Amino acid sequence: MATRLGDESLGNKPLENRSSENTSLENRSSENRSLGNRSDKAGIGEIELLQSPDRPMTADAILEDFTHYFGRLLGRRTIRTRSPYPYQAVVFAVRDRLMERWGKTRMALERNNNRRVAYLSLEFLMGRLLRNALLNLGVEAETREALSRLGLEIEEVYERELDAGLGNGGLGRLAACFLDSCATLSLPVIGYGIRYQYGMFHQRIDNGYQVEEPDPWLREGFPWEVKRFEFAKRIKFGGRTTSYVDSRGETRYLWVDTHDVMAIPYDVPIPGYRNDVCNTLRLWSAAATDAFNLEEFNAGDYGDAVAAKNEAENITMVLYPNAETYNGQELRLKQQYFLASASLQDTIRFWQSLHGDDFAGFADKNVFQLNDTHPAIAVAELMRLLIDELHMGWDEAWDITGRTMAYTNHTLLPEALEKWPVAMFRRLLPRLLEIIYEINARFIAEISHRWPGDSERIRRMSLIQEGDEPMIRMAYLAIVGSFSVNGVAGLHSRLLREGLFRDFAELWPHKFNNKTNGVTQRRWLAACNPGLSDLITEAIGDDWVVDLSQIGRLRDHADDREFQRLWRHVKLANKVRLSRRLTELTGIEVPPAMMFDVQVKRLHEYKRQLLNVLHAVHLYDRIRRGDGDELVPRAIIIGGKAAPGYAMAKRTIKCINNVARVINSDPIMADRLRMIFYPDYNVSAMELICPAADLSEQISTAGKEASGTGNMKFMMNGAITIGTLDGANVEIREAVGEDNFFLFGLNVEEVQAMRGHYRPDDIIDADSDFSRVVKLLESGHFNRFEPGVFDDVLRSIREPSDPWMTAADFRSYVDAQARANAAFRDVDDWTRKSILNTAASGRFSTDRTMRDYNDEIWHADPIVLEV
Ligand code: 26V
Repeated sequence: MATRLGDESLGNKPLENRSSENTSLENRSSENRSLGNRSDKAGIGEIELLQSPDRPMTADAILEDFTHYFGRLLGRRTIRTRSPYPYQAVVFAVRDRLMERWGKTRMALERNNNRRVAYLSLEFLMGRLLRNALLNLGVEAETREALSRLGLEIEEVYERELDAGLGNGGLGRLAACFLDSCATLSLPVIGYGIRYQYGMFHQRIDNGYQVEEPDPWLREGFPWEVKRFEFAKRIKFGGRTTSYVDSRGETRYLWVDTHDVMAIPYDVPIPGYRNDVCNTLRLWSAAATDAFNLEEFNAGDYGDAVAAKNEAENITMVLYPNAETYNGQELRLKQQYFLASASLQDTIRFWQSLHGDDFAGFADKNVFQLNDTHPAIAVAELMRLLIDELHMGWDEAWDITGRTMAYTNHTLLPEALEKWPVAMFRRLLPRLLEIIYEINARFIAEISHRWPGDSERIRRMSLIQEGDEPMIRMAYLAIVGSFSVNGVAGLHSRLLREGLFRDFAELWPHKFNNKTNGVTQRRWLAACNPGLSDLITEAIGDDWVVDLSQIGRLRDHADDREFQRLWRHVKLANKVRLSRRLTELTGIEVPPAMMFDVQVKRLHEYKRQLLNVLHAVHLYDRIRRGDGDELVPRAIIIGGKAAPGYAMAKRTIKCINNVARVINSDPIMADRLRMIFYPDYNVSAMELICPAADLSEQISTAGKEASGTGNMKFMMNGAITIGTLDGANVEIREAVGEDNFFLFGLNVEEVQAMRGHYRPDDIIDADSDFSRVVKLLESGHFNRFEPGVFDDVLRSIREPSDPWMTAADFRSYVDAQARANAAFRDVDDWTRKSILNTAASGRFSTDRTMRDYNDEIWHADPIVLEV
C-alpha cells in the first residue's frame, strides 16, 4: 500500500538507511579496536568507523584538547582574552566529550525502538550553553583548572559566548528548560526548531526610548552546531493541486508547480545531568534548491537566480519579535510550515529507516508536542504526507494524526490567537487548505451529530471563521487534530476549559489537562547561583540538583540563625555583583544593602509595568513630602523588551526611564530610592539578576498571565513574591504559604465582575495617594522637555474600558508593598521567608513538569544506554 516517502516525490536522494542515521560508535570496552570495520548488518559499501577511546574528563586532557583546537583548528598562537578563540577552543574540547555521548544516545534510541517525542517549537531561547554543558558533564572544576593554567578565568570565557536568543520570552525559554530536563530524565525527546540568522533584537536605550538593533548571533560561528546536510528536506510552497485516479480506482492528489525550498538541519547537543545521555535540538535553516538556481542560471538570468536564493533563505532570516500579538505576516506562516514539514518528514524518514513502509506501529512510537499553535499546521501536513506521499487512506491517516499530536496553549489573550487568512493559505499552501477544509467538513458533521440543528455552535466551533475575510483558526485545528490539550498552570487550564475552549471541552473533556510549568534548577540555581547552591548542598546534600523535591528539607534550617546569616551573606554577594553590573550599564550606583525590587519580563500592558511605575512615583512622592521614614531603602529594577510595533509598551519604557532619571538625580533620593531600567534584558541577564533579587514583581491582571516562569526562578533563588492570583502565582502561594507571599489585587472573578462598571476616575479621586501620583505624572514633572509624551500611557489608566484595570489594583498593591517594606525591616524574618521560598520551590522544576507530560501524555520509556 504505502510507498517510501522521498525519492521522486521529494526529489531527494534515496532514504538514508539504518546505519547512516547510526554514526556507529563503539564503546570503551569494545574488544575490536581496528579503525575501519565492515559491519555485518550494514549493507555493501558501508564501513563502520570505530572510535578511539573516550576522551578523559581530566584537566590535563581538556588542556591538551584546548591547545590542539586553539592552534590547529583555529590557527592561533596568542591568547587574547577578549577574542572569541579561547571560548571556541573550549567548546570544541567539550564537544568532543559530548559527541561520544551523543552517538551512544542515538544508538540506544534505534536499538530500544522507544516511543519518541518531537517537541515542535518556533522558539528555543537557549541563552549560553557552555557553563550548562560543563555542569551537566561534571567537568566544570577540571575545565576551570585547565584554563587557569593558561592564565584564563573561566568566567571571562563564559562571558564571551553570545546568547542564542532564538525566542521571545516565556514560551521559548520554557522549551529550553524542557530540553534540559528531558535529557536529564533520559527521555527520548528531540527538539525541532528554526535556526534564525538573527535572533531576538538587541535593545539600546536612547534618551529613554527603546532602539532595536539586529542580533547577528552567528557572525563568529556557533561552535556547538553540527550541520547534517544528508538529512536535508525539500519543502513546497505555492503552485496548485491536481488529482488523478490511480490504477486501483483511488483518487490521488498532487501538489505541483511549487517553489521549493530546502531545509538543512543543524544539530545542537543537549546533555543530561551526569547521566551520559545527550539529546538533540535540530534547527532547520532554509536554502535554495540547486535545481532552482541552475534553471535560471542556465537561462542567463543570474540576477533572478540570486533573488530566488535570497527569497528562500529569507524564510529563516529572522525571529518575529512580537510575543503575544499575532499579525498575519506571510513570511511567518512560511516559517511555521517550513518547520512543521521538515520536522515531520524527518520523523517519517527515521521511521522508515527502521521499519520500511510499515506504518502500523507509527502512532504508538511517535508523539508531536505542539508548542502553542505556531507549529499547528503540522496537523494538516502530517495528513498530507500520509495521504499524498505515502498513499494512505483518510481514516487511517486521521487515526495516526489524532493519536500523535498534542497541543499546549500558552496564552488566553485573544490578540495572540493565530488566525490565517484562507486566501493566504490558498496562495501559499493550496494542498493544505484542501485538507483543512476536509478536516473541517468531517468535524462539523460530528458536531451536527452530537447537537442536531445547533448551527450557532457550528459557527462558533468551525475551523473557518466566516466573514469578509475568512480565516483559519489555528487553535481549533490543533484541538481537533490532537489527543491532548493542555494549559500551563492550574488556573490557566481551568480558564481554557471554562472560557476560551469551552465548546471543545464539552465535546471532548478527556482531551483537556493541565501541566504546570517549571524551570530547570540546573541553570536557574546550580549554575547561576553557585554561592547559594553550595550553601544548600552543605545543608541538605546535592540530591536537589536532580530531585528538587529534596529542597523542602531546607525548611529545617529556616530558623537557624547561623544558616540565616550565611544565607544573607550569599544574597548580599550576589547583590554586589549585580550592583556593579548596573553601574557599568547605566552609570547609576545602587547600594547593595537596598531592597532589590525586580520586575523583568517582556513589556506588555497586561503585565502592568505601569503599576510598578505608579508605586515608584508614590514612594518618590512620600519621600519628598517627608513621609518616608518607615521606608526601607529600595532599588526598583525593571527590564524587558517591547515588541517593535507595540507603541504603548515602548512608551511605557520611556516612562520608566524618565521617572528613573528624575528619581536618580534627586539628592534627597540618594541612599533611599533608586530606579533602574536594565537594558537589553535576556537569558544571561536573568542569570545575574535572579540570584540578587529580594522582591519578585508578578503583578499581571488576574486571568492574563498563563503561568509565568520568571516567578519560579526568583522563588528558587530566595526572592519573595509580590503578586496577584494569576498564572502559577496561585500555586507558588499555596506551596510557600500565605505568610511568605505578598498577595494583592482582584481575582479573576472580581475582574470579570467589575467589567462594565469600572470607573478609574472615581478610584483615583477617592484615594489621596493615587491622586497625588497621577497629578505628578500628568503635570509633566517627569517629561519637562517632552510635553505630552506620556499622554497615551496616562490616559489608558483613566479609561473605563482599560482591559488591564491598573487603577483597580493600585491601593491594594501599595498596601502589599507596605507589608513587604515592613517585612524587610525585620532582617531575620525576611531571611526566614527567603529560605522558605527556596524550600517551597520543589514543585517548580521542569523535571516535575516533564514527568507529568511523560506520565500523562507521552508515555515514553527512558533511554537505556548500553553499559
Ligand atoms: C505569539 C506570537 C505571535 C506572532 C509573532 C511571534 C509570536 C511569538 C509568541 C507568541 C505567543 C507567546 C505566548 C507566550 O509566550 N506565552 C507565555 O508562555 C509562558 C510559558 O508557558 C508562560 O509562562 C507565560 O505566562 C505566557 O505569557
